[in-house]
Amino acid sequence: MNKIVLITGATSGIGLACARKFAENGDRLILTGRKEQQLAAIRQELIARGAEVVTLTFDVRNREAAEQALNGLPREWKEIDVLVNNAGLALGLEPEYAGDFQDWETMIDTNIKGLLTMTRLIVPGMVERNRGHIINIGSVAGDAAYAGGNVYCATKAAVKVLTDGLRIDVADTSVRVTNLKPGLVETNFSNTRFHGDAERASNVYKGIKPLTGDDIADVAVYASNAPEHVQIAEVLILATHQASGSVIVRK
Ligand code: NDP
Ligand code: 8X3
Repeated sequence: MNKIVLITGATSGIGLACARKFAENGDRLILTGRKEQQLAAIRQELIARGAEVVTLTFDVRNREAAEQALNGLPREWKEIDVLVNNAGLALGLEPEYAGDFQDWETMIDTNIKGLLTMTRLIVPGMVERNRGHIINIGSVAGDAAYAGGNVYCATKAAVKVLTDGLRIDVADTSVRVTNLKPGLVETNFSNTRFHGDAERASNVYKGIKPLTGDDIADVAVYASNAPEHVQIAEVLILATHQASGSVIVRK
């Protein structure tokens, strides 16, 4: 059955790869992000390949804007089957005692509160229909802290706990809840983390073949296509030469 899949942060990296893979899977897409023009271009690309796509422009930190955008969906798009909570970011790699207050606020507001907002707005409909799937993009960073990861790692540890909590809270329904925990994925992530320092960003992926957004999107589509009685609860996806958040063998 083709599903309605809503993806946050669909303008780049893992979110964009998910948009393309779910479209290939025959699903209908609600793509959300902050950049209207980029969303429109992606919509055109996917429509040209036969997909049905609508876009919603809002910042996941803005609860009212998120609510308004969802309320404005045409009736035939309201019954969202899959929510991919992907929008997120890391900012900085300073020691915890030297971090930037604003960076901390942005990460917490986006990675934790933004994910909670989308969950709170969309999951009640899933529970009511006794059908749905929430795929949260966590991280290996949520399994254990690494040097300079402090607040980012804490936000992804929060994603792990919130995903587990939600799974408990919907266990009496047929709604499924998944935490995908990627390791190093080459996207715009490190550019954002280092505030646009492209050289520093590219060093993150030196000497190792990193994952791609497609690698993560493949797992998301797999989890969503699993038979109804199968709940892919959590998946850690690492590059072959990465063993944990802090063990990366570069050649
Ligand atoms: P990208 O920077 O390529 O993509 C991040 C996406 O999130 C962009 O579309 C961005 O939009 C969007 N976004 C950020 N803040 C907001 C916001 N406030 N409201 C709406 N959208 C927002 O990075 P990735 O694809 O790598 O990151 C996607 C997710 O994967 C994140 O949650 C990240 O933590 C997680 N992750 C990434 C890993 C990696 O190594 N790359 C590994 C593990 C997890 P905009 O362009 O407007 O900023
Ligand atoms: C992104 C992966 O290890 O750079 O969550 O934090 S890592």
